[in-house]
Amino acid sequence: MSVSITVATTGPIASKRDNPSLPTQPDEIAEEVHAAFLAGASVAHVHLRDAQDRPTADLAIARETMEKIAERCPILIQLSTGVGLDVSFEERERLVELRPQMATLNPCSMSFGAAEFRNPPADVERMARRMNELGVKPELEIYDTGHLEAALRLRDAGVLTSEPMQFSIVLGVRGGMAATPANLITMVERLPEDCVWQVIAIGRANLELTAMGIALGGNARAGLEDTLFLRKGELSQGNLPLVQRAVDLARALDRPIATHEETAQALGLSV
Ligand code: KMH
Ligand code: ZN
Repeated sequence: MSVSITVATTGPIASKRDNPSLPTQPDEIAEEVHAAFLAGASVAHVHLRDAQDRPTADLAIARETMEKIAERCPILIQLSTGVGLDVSFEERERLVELRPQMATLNPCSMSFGAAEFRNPPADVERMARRMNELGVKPELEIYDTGHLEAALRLRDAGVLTSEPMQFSIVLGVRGGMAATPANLITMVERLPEDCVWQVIAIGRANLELTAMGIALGGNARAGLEDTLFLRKGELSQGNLPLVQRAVDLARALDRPIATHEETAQALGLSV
């Protein structure tokens, strides 16, 4: 079965001081996404930054970024509604009004490093219902076993109706599960039948756990949102080397790379 690769170019935390090649402005993000698409990525996970490079849910910036990506390539766009830890839920949820093909849905609140990632149950439910109305497919970001249970409760209550369900197992955020093989296996064993899933491995274990996710039959995510480094002490020069590494891992494990049409079909989306 083929592997769908998501490029996560920017994220909410890092700055150009951490890695000067981090794309933050719409043109920079669109260029990096295009290069990733040519290398095999079929989904772009998109965070937005303002002119000062701060995380933002500004609709004009989101629209411009989506347009610039679409001008360059037909990659599937997944807007982050996580946005950034200092941005209100009300601002974050407005992004789905732009009707990207997909958007993230973080089902639970949690500690996130030294800060807090606020996803109150009533707000999450409201955003999930609105995503259904607009036909925006949720990508459920699961940082702990209880987050999976919360997502399944929303499905059982008829709030999450999009099939197949799409999960990201996030490992390595301080406040969520540690990035260990045992935690990944526990989560994979608990996933519902017939879902689509990938690993998001934050930080040092990015390579090992991305490889493990592919070996276990999952999809893969790559990019500077998840790690700024190719290996200890070596900053990645942009997103492309990380995407290329995920492509190489999949090929080494005899799993072909999904085109954007194949990824859309697997997710029940039209292209
Ligand atoms: N960097 C992720 C672990 C989202 O995009 O919805 C958190 C995040 C969530 O950025
Ligand atoms: Zn994100």
